[in-house]
Amino acid sequence: MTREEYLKLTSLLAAGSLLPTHLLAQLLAEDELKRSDFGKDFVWGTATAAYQIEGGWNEDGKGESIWDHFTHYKKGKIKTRENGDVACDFYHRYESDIELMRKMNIPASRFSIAWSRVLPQGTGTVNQKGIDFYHRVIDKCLNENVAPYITCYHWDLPQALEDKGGWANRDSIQWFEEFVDTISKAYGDKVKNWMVFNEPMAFVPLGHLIGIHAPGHVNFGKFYRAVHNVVMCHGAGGRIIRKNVPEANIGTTFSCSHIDAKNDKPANVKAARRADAFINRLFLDPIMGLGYPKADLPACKHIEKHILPGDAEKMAFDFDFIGLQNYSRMVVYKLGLIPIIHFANVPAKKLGHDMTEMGWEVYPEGIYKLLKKYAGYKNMKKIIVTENGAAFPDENIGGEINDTKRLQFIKDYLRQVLKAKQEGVPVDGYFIWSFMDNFEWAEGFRTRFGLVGVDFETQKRTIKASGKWFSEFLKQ
Ligand code: GCO
Repeated sequence: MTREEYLKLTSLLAAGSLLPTHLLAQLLAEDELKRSDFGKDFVWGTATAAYQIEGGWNEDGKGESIWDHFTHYKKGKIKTRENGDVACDFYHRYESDIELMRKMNIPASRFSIAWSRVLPQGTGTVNQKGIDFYHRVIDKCLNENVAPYITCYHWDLPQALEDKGGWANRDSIQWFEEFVDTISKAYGDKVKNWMVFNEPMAFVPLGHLIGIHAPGHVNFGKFYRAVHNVVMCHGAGGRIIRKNVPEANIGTTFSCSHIDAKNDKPANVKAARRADAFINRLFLDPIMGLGYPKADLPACKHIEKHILPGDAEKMAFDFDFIGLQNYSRMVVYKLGLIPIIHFANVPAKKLGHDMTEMGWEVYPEGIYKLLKKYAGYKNMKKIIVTENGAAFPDENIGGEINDTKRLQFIKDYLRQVLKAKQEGVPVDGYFIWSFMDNFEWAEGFRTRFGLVGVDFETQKRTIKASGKWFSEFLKQ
């Protein structure tokens, strides 16, 4: 069967038409991925984040976060000038959304805690209504047999702390310790799976160097200080959860991209090593006990200036798993005028492969190469793919959202995850980004990643073809 025939068949299936049995059988045979191939202990789930889905931005005592502030007072930074004030209204619809997860056979849900909902000023007074909200979410998950996986920090710092210098202020270590202590004591008897951060290599540069994400700084000094403070917070948060939550499974998550040099010119090969150090290793190496990757990224000398006596041994932490988050690949070449990193990317459209709605190259082999790379760290215990997914323009065909490109993306990447696992990589889980369409940061609601479509006017949820496939896959 050709790929076109295959896609046509899946579109017929997704449109709800009954296929002749022999064709359905052939289709399912084509679809050789089986849940059992990954082993019975492999954890499957979907991922979301507080600011992207909850809404209720100032409800029940919640304090302002940097994303509330950024979208309200720097509207122009969001391409659609939208904000997450309501988003998917998960704050009020969490019960039906978690019931939908159960109906879709989703075994685990990764979600984050909005820091300013539980500590409105970031430290000090706890907002009991905020604490109670996440108790209700966790209890609903447990009642629906959906395992809760908590991300402590997914980019929504309380604005009150940003007003005191934010992540660039060394006090952020103590602030973060207080936050993690509060939530791990509150939920530790119900939740065993924890991640301290979501993608420091996204929120630190995007928010302090490039300025397209909250809090919107373009400031080298703040960036360097924030890098080191956030590195220190990984171990600080991990040690607190280890203390407060017996039998906790503690991880953290990193964005990463396989990096290729544009060609084999020595300057470009060296640029690719520099890019790998910046994009993939700046946070991973230190928390794995290797220190900053200064041999390949000379700019690390500006970060090392902020290491204080006693920091070195605290930078590393023995995480039970590392969350690998991959969407695409980067092809780079040396460009000296780019500060700090001195490399640039070949535009995805010049790479000759499909691209997603985010303008990212579809490159499934990249996740295989990254899994092998992560497995190469001698202290790496387990890897969980804590995010993978794709945004494509969803055509709403008579209420059926026939997202064949997203479905194909997920299958192609999953085949690479399986290949790595079969070669001995300790990859033990896969979470799709995202359960439902949500607020995609600087893109607003324009780009949709959900297995479940959201009509933001009516808040109606519609399971897409990809969600139907995942549900059947999980039922096996
Ligand atoms: C990230 C964040 C998510 C994004 C997703 C798509 O990895 O950037 O965890 O919040 O929405 O990755 O960009």
